[in-house]
Amino acid sequence: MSNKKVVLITGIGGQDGSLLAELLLERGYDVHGIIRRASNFNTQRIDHIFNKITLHYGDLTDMGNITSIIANVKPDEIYNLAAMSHVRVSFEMENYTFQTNTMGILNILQAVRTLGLSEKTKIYQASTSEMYGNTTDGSKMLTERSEMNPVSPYGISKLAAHHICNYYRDAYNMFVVSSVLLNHEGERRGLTFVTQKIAQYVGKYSHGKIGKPLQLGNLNAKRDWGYAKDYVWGIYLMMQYDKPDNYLLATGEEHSVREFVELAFNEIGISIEWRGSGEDERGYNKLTGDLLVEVNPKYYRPIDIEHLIGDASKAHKVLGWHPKTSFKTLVHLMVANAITN
Ligand code: NAP
Ligand code: F7E
Repeated sequence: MSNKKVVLITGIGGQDGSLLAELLLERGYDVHGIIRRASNFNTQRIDHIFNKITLHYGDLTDMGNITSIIANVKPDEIYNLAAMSHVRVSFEMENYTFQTNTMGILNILQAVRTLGLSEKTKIYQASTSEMYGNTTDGSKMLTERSEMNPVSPYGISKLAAHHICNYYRDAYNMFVVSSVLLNHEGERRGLTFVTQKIAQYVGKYSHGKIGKPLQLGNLNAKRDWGYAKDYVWGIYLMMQYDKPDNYLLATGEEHSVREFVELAFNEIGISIEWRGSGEDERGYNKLTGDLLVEVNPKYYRPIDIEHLIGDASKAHKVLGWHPKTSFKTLVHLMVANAITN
């Protein structure tokens, strides 16, 4: 019998899941993952490791399916990275968001417990800074203990999941880690998140593919943007620590969407000049006067969070985790990737 550790990753086809699969393969794990059946291929992010991992068709909302996968795989570690992860879309798909993000982790926890795997299987849950809501004006850093008042279906569904994880750890003495992740991005970020949307636009623009100006929503929103690879390393460290606990991962810096746009265009030698305000704000090429960015209210949310910035002191101290990638490098990596791919 192999003495490799066995891991099951939900959301293995997503940004973080694909990065974690690579990391765990490098560390000698037998890697299993859950993907959804789709009418077309949805494994682009894991095609390069396809022959080294075992994939199972599944959906977090299907309790029978999740239970039977866990019963067959009997994992030493489960990383629950699957989610309906788009905040704006969660306002349009409320029930589905709760089914996946809240009931999904409950299905996993119940399955592990009823299958008698509570002592064997460690469980990781990806929680989020969206759980805080508008509790800070940016002058205060968020920590694991900050007040949480989520303002989106996504944030509320994740906060309920976070409480469920705390309850399973306390009531059943299970190894359950639920960590608050601030925004983390990278080359594999989904195309509809703002950083990738900007990077892809700049990449196309650099090749002369000049269509209509980049359409964005709230330019003032500030986020604590880190690099996904750094965060996946932090997630791994939490699961190797001798006792389960919750940790927040963040860079400790916040930047606005507007700043991201400026830095991204700087990567191709363009300086942006902003004119107007609110819905009428526009970004122009400072040198040529060409219109490059427009505000489109279609991308506004019923409620947005204006500031998110976190203090990862606990993760620094206990896990020795530090983000290695600066904001400027993150923008550089994403734009460079968009230009070449
Ligand atoms: P992502 O790229 O959107 O990946 C999510 C994955 O979940 C996709 O592979 C998706 O499959 C899968 N999925 C969605 N619904 C599912 C369901 N009902 N059953 C099974 N699989 C399902 O997300 P990510 O950025 O890697 O984030 C990973 C986790 O961290 C998520 O839980 C997210 O909420 C959380 N998080 C992310 C951030 C961030 O900034 N990235 C910050 C805080 C927390 P398809 O490909 O088929 O859609
Ligand atoms: O928006 C503003 C938008 O969709 C960031 C997920 O990974 O991180 C992510 O959620 C900000 C918001 O990420 C556009 O209003 C402006 O203020 O890139 P985003 P998010 O909502 O912060 C958290 C931590 C997660 O947990 C989530 O899973 O940018 N914004 N204009 C825009 N956002 C989008 N998507 N598109 C725009 O055109």
